[in-house]
Amino acid sequence: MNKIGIHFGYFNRDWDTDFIRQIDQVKRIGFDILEVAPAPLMKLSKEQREEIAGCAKEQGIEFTFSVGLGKEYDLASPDEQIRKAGIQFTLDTFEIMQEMGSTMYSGVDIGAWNQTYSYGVLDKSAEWKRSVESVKEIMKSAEEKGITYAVEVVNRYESSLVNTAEEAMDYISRVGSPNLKILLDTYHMNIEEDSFEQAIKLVGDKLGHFHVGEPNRRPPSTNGRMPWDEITLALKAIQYEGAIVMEPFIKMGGEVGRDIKVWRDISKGASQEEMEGLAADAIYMLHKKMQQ
Ligand SMILES: [Mn+2]
Repeated sequence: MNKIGIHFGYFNRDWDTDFIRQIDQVKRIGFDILEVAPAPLMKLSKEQREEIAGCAKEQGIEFTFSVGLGKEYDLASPDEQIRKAGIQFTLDTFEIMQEMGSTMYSGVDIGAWNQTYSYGVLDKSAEWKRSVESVKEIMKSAEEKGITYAVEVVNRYESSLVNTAEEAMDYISRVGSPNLKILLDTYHMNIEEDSFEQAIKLVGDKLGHFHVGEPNRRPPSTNGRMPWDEITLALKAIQYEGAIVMEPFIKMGGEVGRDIKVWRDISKGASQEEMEGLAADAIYMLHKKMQQ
């Protein structure tokens, strides 16, 4: 059965959080995975990270990592120093992942998040070339450490590099590493793909990680607007055994609301308890559809 996870930002106003409390919370709701970002963990000491990892192990919670590279770490930047800083940031993240027993690195990780160099330009081959070279260098370390590096296919407003499954297949073939996989996300697919089914089937065994959410980033729901039957049938058709991680963001305010661009209370005033209930319902729905 696919493991189900949730991005830690769902429950938080800001990116810094009490990870130990969060592990207890997601365990109680019924998750297998807590998806975390490297930046808040980098601020902690090695001892603190080890304590978090120990607590997760005790509870049977796994970590997957998701990043949105800052502009200062843009692996596709024309500035060599910035590319080098991005490579170093990624390698530092791998170290933290090892401390925490995680092997899944994903997100907007081949260039800066919310950077669109090619906007208005017809040729993005130069950005691709720089990004591919940076990722090739990183993959040596990923392979040594047994880390899977999943490239997230995101919508046009968040990156200009890879917006469709087809582009992602081309991109990973240019890097050519067995540890380089693809992350598809229903929220982005809803904007850019012609077909959920065809995109998932095109990626096939290169699918390393999968994000789910409704078009407005509410938790997956039978009352939502995503074709969950089509999506889960396609995942089963390709025999996807990886994680399914939801990334709902429904509260305004704080760093999370600002960075994710939540400009209204999408939760309709949901309490923390009701937020947990929505997440639990989403787990139930995904389990049920994946087992049908
Ligand atoms: Mn995503």
